[in-house]
Amino acid sequence: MYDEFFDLGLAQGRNIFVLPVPYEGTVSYGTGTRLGPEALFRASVQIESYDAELDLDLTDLAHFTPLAPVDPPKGGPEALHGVLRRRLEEFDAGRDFILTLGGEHSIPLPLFEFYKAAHPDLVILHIDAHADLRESYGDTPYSHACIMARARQLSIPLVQIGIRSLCREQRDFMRAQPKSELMTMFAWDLPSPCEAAERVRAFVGERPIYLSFDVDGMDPSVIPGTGTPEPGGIAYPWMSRFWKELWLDGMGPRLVGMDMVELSPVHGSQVSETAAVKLIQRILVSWLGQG
Ligand SMILES: [Mn+2]
Repeated sequence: MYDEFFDLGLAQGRNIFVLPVPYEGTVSYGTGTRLGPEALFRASVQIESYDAELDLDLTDLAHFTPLAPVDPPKGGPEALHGVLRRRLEEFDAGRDFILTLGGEHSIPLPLFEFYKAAHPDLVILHIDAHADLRESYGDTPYSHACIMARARQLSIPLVQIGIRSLCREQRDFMRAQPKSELMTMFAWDLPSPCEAAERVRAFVGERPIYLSFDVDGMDPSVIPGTGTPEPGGIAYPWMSRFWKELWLDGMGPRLVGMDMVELSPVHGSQVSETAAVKLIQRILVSWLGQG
């Protein structure tokens, strides 16, 4: 099941390690994100690796090394984080690109730490419907609803896109952050993809980015398969265009690693995982191919 991600036949281009993390320990509403990684693997071999608009083929630019899936421990996210930290010891954050497939959004904290250690000036680009800036949720500060509060605790600056669901406590937290540390593009106020890309480049500058992509940032009409859907999300053409604009003509920041989380496949439909994996393809093609 976890053997093939896109086409492994061509061993050329940038190596991407693919790490499946079928974990859903703190999900608060719909379940099924533990099935997300498998669905993304399945979808990846079905779609065309050629991006017709950019005239670039992902399999010319990258090859994928699937890693053994993380066997999720029983218990809360701290236990999972311990397992992940040990797995990451065999990788070099200065060199290795890891594509982590969730699972829920509590997963990537060890990835944040891993890349931050090698890149002290790391910035996180965060796509999500939810701000995920709660101090604690469901009796744990490591819940999916707190993941970006933990990133801020690591002193990692954040750019958030698509946010449209948060509590007043999080809004107050946002307002208290220095403008150089947090930039949020709310879903109701999204500029054009071109302007959004310019703003992200202006914020990030020369610093490297880690991308944390919660699929519920997209509109639920695009990706209905997610545990906590929120209407009014990002449209597919907007998101697709944004990645192209971000790295147009070799501009844009270096991407050091990424995750895609919160995919919860809908039984009998492949719409959600297809859209999610096409976005992974678009991101990687735009980043690797436009230089
Ligand atoms: Mn979310």
